[in-house]
Amino acid sequence: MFKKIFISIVIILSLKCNICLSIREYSKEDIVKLREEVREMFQHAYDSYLRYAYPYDELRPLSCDGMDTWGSYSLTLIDALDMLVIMGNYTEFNRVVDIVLEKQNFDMDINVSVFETNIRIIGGLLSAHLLSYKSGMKLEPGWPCNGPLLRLAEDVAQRLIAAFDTTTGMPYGTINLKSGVPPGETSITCTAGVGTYIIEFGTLSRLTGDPLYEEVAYNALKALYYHKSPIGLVGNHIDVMTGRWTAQDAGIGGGVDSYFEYLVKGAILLERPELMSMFNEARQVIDKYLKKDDWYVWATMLRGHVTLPVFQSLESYWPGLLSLIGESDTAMRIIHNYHSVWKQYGFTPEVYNLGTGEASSARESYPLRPELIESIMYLYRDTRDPILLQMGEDILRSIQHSARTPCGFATIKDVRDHRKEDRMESFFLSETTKYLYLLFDPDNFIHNPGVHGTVIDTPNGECIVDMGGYVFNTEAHPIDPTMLYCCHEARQGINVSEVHRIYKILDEEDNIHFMSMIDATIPVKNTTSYYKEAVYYGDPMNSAKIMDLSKRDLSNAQEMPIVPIKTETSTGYVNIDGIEREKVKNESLGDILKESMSNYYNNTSLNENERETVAEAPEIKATEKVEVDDIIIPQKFETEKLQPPSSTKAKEAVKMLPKVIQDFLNSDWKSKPKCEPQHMIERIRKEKRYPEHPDVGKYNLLLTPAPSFMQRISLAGEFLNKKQLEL
Ligand code: DMJ
Repeated sequence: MFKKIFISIVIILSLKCNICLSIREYSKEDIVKLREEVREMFQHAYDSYLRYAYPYDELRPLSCDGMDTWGSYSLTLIDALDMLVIMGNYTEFNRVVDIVLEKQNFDMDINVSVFETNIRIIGGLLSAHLLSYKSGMKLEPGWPCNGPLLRLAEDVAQRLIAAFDTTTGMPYGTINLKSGVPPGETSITCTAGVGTYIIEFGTLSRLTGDPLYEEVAYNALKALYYHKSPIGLVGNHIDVMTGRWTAQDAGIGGGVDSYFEYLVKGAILLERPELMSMFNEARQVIDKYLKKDDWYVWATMLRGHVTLPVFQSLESYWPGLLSLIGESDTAMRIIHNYHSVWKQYGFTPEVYNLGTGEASSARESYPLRPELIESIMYLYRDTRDPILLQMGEDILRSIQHSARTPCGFATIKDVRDHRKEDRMESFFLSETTKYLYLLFDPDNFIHNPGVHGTVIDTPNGECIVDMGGYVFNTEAHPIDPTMLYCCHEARQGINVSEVHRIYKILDEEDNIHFMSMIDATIPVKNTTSYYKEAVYYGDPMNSAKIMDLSKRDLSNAQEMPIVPIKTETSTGYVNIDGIEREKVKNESLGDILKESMSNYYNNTSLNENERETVAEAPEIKATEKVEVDDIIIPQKFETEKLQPPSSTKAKEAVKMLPKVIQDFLNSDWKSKPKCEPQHMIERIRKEKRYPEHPDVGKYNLLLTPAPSFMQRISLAGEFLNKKQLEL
């Protein structure tokens, strides 16, 4: 009897507790308080970095000093720049931008990760460039299509571009900033390392008018799409010279994650519906083979057999991504699962075993990652469900309680006992604190749903910028799509009658979505127009004007002449290498043979039958996995097939090869051409190695000076297609 009563009390209490959880409300003051707490957190970490670590890449929060990690380029400072603007700290932003412009020189003889340098350095510089007008900084004529931060970002991109000079067009993972691909560099790159460039490179191309970057990044994405398995999954690592998958685990987490992210965000930012179609196709097979009860597991890319039933902390970006394509209901279910792991430990471990319900051994750390709070922020924007504020507060509390040190915030070495480790990755400042801050700052300019903007003069005429619809790169650097429009579409000439037609459709059909997104605090004056009012922030630049967008009348607009877009580069390239690419010292015949065979193999296009054979080849089974940071790499294979031949065997083998290959092997290796970006792009265009996706041009893309609408529309899960436009 007593036992029964006790159980009933427990049940009632736990039900009550659940109800409390779901109905907990946050007043405006509560939210402001939380935002200010995050501001202080950022400030503590940022000040500590400057005091103890700069100019090193990262702060060591236990030793109170600094160290170089991903390069030697003051990574944390560049990664943190745009957060200063987001928090309105313009004085500090201007001060440190001057320092970066004066001191930063990327002409360094260091080997760096192409992926990390792109997302953190190029992404950070581009975002700072695009936000710089908000700080009152003196702008160069021609901004945003010109400017010192943009030039610096382009300088770095030019140093990375040689990595894409491979037979498949997929990039090497490492590059020397001074001399290009390091001799002897492995040709194996992880999937995310291949498919995470279209946002930064697309932005560079659209701002500068040089198509090189976007085409190269797009080609790499097409390469991944082309090499997907017959059931449509992609693996974890691929050989960029042969196109063979060397790690065949398919999943949505480490080593793959931002490939999917960039398909969605690239489609939105650059208005390329074929990227969204590629994502939708991938999504279908992900749901079919990897999704188990609102968790995602790892499986073989060839047959979809489950290999690892785990949840990785890195996977937590997925619900946020789903919310961007209008699937917040599914996303909410998934985030509840992920949050339950956070509640279990106070953090999410790098890997969590779904079978045992425990952190996987040797993968139980939490390096201050942002993915969970990132998804929470996106979902809150879409649903306004207060439970998400509470989840955000849980994260804030854990970090403050267990990761804070007198000089920064430390990685949690083990989520089970909250021991600390002496590292604070730069993404803590660029992402984790930013998503927390934006969750608790509903009126931030980043959240503008297209109701106000600023008019600026550009070389291409007047443009409306800062209308929201910001697209974050995978390191949380926001890109203003309107600026891309100003430097790209506006250069082509705006088809005004088309814009007018789109406004009409939006007015008539989409008002409900739109209204639900407007924050109650934003005054809405004219309810019949999408352009409610223009708000002018400060006096950032002389050419900016207040514009009352509601007065925009396009009814009698004439078609403007379309000025053709520039397709050739105007900058003229200098060699990235500067010097002749060094011949690999002591290169064994086996290595030469292996490389030349790869080249031969890849320069010969496979017919369909051959592709089938490749795809049906016996699966390579990893017998031991060594997990390095975010990436899962099979270290040993059961098969001997991938072993290079001994040099004697190789010599004998050479004699048996067709003459064309023997000639190739005997050719003068010193004359191997260095990477000429212009040649590379011409080759990509000429070879047309990968077919275009059938959905290229399927939709009539929005020709509007407010591409933030694009994001709003995609939030509702739809692109405007031709049919709608023909209404
Ligand atoms: C960041 O550098 C980026 O978010 C990347 O896409 C994944 N890893 C870290 C954060 O966890």
